[in-house]
Amino acid sequence: MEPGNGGKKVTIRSARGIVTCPGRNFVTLKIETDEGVYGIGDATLNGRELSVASYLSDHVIPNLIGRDAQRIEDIWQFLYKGGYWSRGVVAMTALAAVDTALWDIKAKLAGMPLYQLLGGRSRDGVLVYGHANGADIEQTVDQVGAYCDMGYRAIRAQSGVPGVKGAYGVGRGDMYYEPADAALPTETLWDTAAYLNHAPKLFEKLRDQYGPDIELLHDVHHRLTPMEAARLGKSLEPFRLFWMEDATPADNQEAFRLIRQHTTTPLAVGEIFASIHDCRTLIQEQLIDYIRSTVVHAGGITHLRRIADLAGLYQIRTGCHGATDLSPVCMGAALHFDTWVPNFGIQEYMRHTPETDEVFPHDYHFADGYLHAGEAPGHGVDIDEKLAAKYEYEPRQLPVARLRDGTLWNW
Ligand code: EZ4
Ligand code: CO
Repeated sequence: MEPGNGGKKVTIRSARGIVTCPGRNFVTLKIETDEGVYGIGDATLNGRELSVASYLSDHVIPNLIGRDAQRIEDIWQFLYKGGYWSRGVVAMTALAAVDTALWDIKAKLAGMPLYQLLGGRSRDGVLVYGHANGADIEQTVDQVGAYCDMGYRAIRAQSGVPGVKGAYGVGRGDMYYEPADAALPTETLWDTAAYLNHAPKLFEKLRDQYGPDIELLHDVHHRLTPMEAARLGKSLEPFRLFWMEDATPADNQEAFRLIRQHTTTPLAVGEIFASIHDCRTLIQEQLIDYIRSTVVHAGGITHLRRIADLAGLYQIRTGCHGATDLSPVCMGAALHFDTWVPNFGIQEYMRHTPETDEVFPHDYHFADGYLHAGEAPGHGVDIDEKLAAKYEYEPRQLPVARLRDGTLWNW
């Protein structure tokens, strides 16, 4: 159809969730209109995929049929306020999928890549960071070198800790590290003292080997208390990290006051946040430097934009979550967001497997350390439903962590 339709209603004719497992599980919402234009949104919640699929098919999709697909804001408000029990991550992931699919449709109707609708290009490319993992420091140092060779300018480094089996972020020797590995959670060990002794050694070695320019990031994955996190931040200061991520759980946002008082290492948090209320104090008190929320778990483009605008008031920049459990659909939408958002910081980019890329044809591409959103109308990512149908859902959950005495810890 021709771009622009004079405000004529574009009716949602059908919608369905598509569950597929091309190497790992993904849930995708497809919304079709009576104009023949369709949109897709990522609805994947790692380890809890079917709850979002059911939330969509049982409770959301019946509310969409017959509505005007162009009324993104009204549909968002309807599902959020109308849902009443709306702020949980399952509800917000479902809402994000609807929102992403509707932005895809609107951009296709307009004949524009999504970033143009959001306000146009703010930068030439989206700086990304890759994941270098190793069983020990030597392996991680080698992996960082491999990412430098691929052209990355920013690299997250994680290393196994001596005597700590299954410490977070240890790879399995390939590019496609995925923690959700079993139908029931794998039990891993955690030892804070051993980790706190080990982590600064990794970054000392990395700076020795690769010099001051490469951007280095590190994910603590919620393992420390606020005071332990303060100590780690301080001990990493000589190695100028781009950020220290998820240093302590942010269930209590005020906990970050203590970390902030003690260290100049930049702080990032928010990959598990579902709404602006999860980060309001963190942002308004300038307790963090980067907000990690992304499209799929924080209510879609519509809500993420509100979070980013609030963050921008406090010079806090975005650093969208981009692990492999976020599908290429989320990545495509996030890249359009990143291309526009004025207070952009960095985008996480773990490569998907070739099987996943085949199920989700997309037009974004990597060059010289940057990802580039494509120019196709919409967010530029599609789903090959025939191929998707070949990969049946496989139950998989994320690991858990226990201290040496058996106490259950944060994973
Ligand atoms: O553990 O996406 O920064 N990235 C991460 C990820 C998360 C997974 C959880 O589903 O912390 O590896
Ligand atoms: Co993380």
